[in-house]
Amino acid sequence: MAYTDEIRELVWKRNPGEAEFHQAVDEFLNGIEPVVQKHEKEYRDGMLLERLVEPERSISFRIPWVDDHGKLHVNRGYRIQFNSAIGPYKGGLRFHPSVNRSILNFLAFEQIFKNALTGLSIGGGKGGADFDPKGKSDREVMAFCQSFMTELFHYIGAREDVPAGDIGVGAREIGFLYGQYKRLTRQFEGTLTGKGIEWGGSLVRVEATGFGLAYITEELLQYYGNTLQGKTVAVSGSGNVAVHAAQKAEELGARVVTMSDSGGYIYDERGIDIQAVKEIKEVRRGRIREYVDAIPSADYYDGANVWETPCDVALPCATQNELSLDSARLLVKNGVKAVCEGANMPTTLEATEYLLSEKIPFLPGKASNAGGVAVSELEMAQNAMQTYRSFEDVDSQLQSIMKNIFRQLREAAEAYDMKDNFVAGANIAGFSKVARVMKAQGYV
Ligand code: NDP
Ligand code: 2IT
Repeated sequence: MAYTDEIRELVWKRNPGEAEFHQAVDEFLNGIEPVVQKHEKEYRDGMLLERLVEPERSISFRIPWVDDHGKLHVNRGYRIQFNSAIGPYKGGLRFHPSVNRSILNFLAFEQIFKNALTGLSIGGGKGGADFDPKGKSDREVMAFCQSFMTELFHYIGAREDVPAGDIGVGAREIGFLYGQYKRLTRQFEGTLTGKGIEWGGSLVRVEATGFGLAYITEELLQYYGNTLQGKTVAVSGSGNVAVHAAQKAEELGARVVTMSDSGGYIYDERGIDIQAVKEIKEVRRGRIREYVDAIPSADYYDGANVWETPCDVALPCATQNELSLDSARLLVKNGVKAVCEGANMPTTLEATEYLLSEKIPFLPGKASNAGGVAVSELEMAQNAMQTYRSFEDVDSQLQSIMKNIFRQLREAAEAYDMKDNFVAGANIAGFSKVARVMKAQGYV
């Protein structure tokens, strides 16, 4: 049996029913197959893949908290510390009712290779809870965050494991989490990133994932002799990643015509008014349908599929598996010229394979959304040195990091005779680095 098939069997057996984790491992193993063939003996002798697919440490804990009516709730929290070969565990926290071990294993696993691609010293981790912040008061969110951190603080630290935001965890939650961390440890240190600018945060971190996605999309289009200028772009989601991807795409001359949330999508032919979306989502914590109250010429499609919108460039920025094979077919039929993932694994495996077979330029999230974690690492570095860098300085480093990621993808794909397959390129480049380091550090 091929070594990669043995690993599939092992992962399936050891993590039964973890569909998202299986999917992430499956795509990864497909991508690295030629590297494994080349180094099979070395990897087998060191049981490299067996070690790679098993988290170094995985913690789950109880989170009791009291709501505004005095009722007690109990949620489950997690932190998956997947791989620390190249640096302290680094990755976001997700608060969403769907959170479970499978979703966090997939996110933490992909984070290993994403973080390797940034060229910075960060390992892979992820965490979160099955808590739904939607509709909760600030006090309830604070109570939850404090209870969550009362367990989590035992396992994290500025040189050990540095969480940040993800779905449902933004500036408000990071503030509450950090306050409790500081109270418990009596340390003011960079153990969380995405902090406020006045208390150790880095400029550009809020924008970084979305901006980075727009920068690398521009890089991809330029490689094919094109640019974002004048392109029609469809964005899904309306959270942190979506808003800033749309903002930078518009700054680069594109017309962004859609944004969405789990309720439906808006279509604005004149180009989405980003300020209006920020007001609804960030200030009022409202729903995307409220956009048509501010911009009556726009349309809202309740419960509809955003990918039915004709576009040149699709930027899925909401959640995993939001872009199905049927949606990919629609995009191709409508003449899409590139698909670049802002979310983690938003495109199903079948849809990804279909887009690649149609020769649609495609960037996988583990490369194209790496700008967020990259600027998180720049925040860690500033905290370690007690310094602050300017917006322009961090933004220009973010641009060079994204350029460098694209170059690694291109070169890795070419080196293994898979020119322009950036999914394989991302897996090969990220994996090759982690594999070299794991070998150097011995059997741990
Ligand atoms: P936010 O919580 O800010 O926004 C999430 C957006 O996605 C919302 O519009 C939300 O709509 C939508 N969404 C979430 N879950 C679902 C669902 N099950 N079905 C439909 N829509 C959904 O999160 P982020 O913008 O931070 O994260 C978006 C994606 O980007 C995630 O995949 C995340 O892992 C990834 N990512 C985030 C980074 C970051 O720095 N924040 C870095 C790299 C990747 P609704 O409000 O209706 O739920
Ligand atoms: O998926 C991701 O890369 C993130 N949610 C950001 C992680 C981080 O540590 O900034």
